[in-house]
Amino acid sequence: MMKKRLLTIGVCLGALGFATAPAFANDGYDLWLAPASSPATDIRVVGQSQTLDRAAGELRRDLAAAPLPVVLGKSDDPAIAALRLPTRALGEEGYLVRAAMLDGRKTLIVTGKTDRAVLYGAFALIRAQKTGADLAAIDLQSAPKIGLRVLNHWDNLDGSVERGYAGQSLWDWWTLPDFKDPRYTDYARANAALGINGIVLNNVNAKPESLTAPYIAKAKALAEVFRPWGIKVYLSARFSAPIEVGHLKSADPLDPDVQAWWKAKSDEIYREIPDFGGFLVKANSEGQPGPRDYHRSHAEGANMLAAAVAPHNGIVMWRAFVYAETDPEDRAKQAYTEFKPLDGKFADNVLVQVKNGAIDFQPREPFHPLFGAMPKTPMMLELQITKEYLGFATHLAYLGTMFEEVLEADTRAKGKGSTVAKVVDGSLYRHKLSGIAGVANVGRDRDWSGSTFNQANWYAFGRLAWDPTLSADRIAREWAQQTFGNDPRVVDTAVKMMLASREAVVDYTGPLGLAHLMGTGHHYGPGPWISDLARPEWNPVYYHKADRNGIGFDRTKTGSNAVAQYAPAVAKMLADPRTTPESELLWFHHLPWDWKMKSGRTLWQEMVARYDRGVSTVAQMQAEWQEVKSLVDAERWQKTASYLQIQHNEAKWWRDASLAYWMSVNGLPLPAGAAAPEHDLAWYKAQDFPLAPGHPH
Ligand code: BDP
Repeated sequence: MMKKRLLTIGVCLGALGFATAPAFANDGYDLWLAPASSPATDIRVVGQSQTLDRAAGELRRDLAAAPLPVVLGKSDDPAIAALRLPTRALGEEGYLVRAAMLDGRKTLIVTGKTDRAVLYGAFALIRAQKTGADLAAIDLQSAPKIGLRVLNHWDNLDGSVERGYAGQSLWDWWTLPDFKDPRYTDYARANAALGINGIVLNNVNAKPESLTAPYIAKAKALAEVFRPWGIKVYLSARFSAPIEVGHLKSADPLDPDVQAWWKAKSDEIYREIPDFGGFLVKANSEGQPGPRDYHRSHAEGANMLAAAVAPHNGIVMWRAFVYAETDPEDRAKQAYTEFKPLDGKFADNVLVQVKNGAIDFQPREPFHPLFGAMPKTPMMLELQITKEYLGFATHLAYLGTMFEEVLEADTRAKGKGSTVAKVVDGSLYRHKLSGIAGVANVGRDRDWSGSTFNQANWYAFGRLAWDPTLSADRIAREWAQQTFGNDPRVVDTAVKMMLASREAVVDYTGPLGLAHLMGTGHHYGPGPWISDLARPEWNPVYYHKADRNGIGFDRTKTGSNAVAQYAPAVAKMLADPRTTPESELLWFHHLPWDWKMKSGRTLWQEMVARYDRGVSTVAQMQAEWQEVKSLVDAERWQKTASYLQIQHNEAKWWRDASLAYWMSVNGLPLPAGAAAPEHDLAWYKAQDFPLAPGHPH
């Protein structure tokens, strides 16, 4: 439960007529599930299940006194079926919430085909009320467009979280399965409220121990907590586990002993966790083992695991995030080159999981060319909610706009309107399986995600997973209403800040399509000068290719020709710098510093203007947040204000360090009016952060 402290001083001042801060400190624990101060009481369940009980419990806690009694139940319950509500199109998970006459009384009915659907309906009703809907006139109907809505935890068995900036892992592996921390339940509630229905418990850089009996027992304990909330657990599987855990000589997917080992292992897991979801696999990427070690394809590797879980209706999520340290090809091309020829070769219960862009979760990347390019393969979209490259937990960067950008991107694979969203929801190529994954930003921090505004990214992922056509703007608004209450001054300000925030990060870290300019290993802060790492594609200089004459990665015919991996209409647009969106210009083109931009400025002048815009947007956010000081509880207001100050300092650092470096390369002066960097380049290069968080050891 949320820790509430009465600030008596505020009350006293209030009595004297001074403007006061709201009377309660709020530590953010409740997320979007703040309990109602006088909750509704007339809530009745028809039918019986743990999930229906949970749904009723949520309404009794979070729904404020309602004008009508509420009845919850499955659509085939005789009491509800008699009402003949239009529930047929709702599928397994869709809900309907509307008023009907039941036993002679006007009653709000919350229903759906399964008890999970009813649970989602209950949360939808609460959300509607908190965002200002009139319950007497309510009529909600919604079914998820994407089947598998999954969070990927990059949590390690020792309690650390790879790229985690919100404290230690939520899972206390050491005390599981005996102790089931109540936080596990609160975590499940928060996810169920969004419709998230799967959790991968462990890091994609997986330890083989997660597949041993003691750890299966721990996963089982979590599965038992999550089950009533409609959430299945999945595990990341280490491909070489048959060797490390099974003591076999090989992990070759075509070796019958290896296949038998995975079958027996899957049977063992399903004996303990009958609704186990399946495996997530990172293979032959960044040092992880995989089928290529045995000269087998990714499809052969995935299909072996798929065969092991198929008898139990399990699935395999096989990641396409592969790039070989030995391959001299443009890193942005490698996943497509490897996977495209495998289209049609994967088993029915395999999804290929593809990051939004072809490199690695940068603040902006063009959509991954694999989307739309593998019509016979269900393609899962992987988004990163934790902000590895967008300022960790401290920077305010609302990712709803970034997620929306990739979902709306038009692959043109089957003509206009072939959006990434339609590839991912399975509608473009009519796949039964569909899925979306988000790398979680959750840890043991009291506010779960390291800051109040980071919670919005978890929220936005969940809402877009349910319906990828929702707008980032609408999601920001409804999140702010549930998080801060309905005062339009606070909501409008929060939304305004959120909508500007991601572009600001792009501006101050790498505008106009620049990417991968960060410090080594921990990925904290600027390092565009880094050029001495063993492999070319580890170095920022590989990505920007700046020299005296120009900057940018030529991915056209005269360069790596990565543009040819896109559908012809997109490839044609990207082949010419004049038709390439300026936001992606230097991703695809190497251009002279005096290239004329649409604004009339030279490329160099435009870059400087963007860096400056990024820093000033953060200053603007600080000013806006200041305006609502008296309207937001002191605890969340102050933490946000302090973090904005950190962000401002770091935005300025990114700008200054980057400009100092670019000037050392291009020899150009700063445009008139632009401030000189605070320090010289040597100073920026000398900064060292061996203890930055989230760094895998
Ligand atoms: C990169 C992270 C690394 C992950 C990798 C992945 O830096 O820690 O293991 O992605 O997605 O962004 O596998």
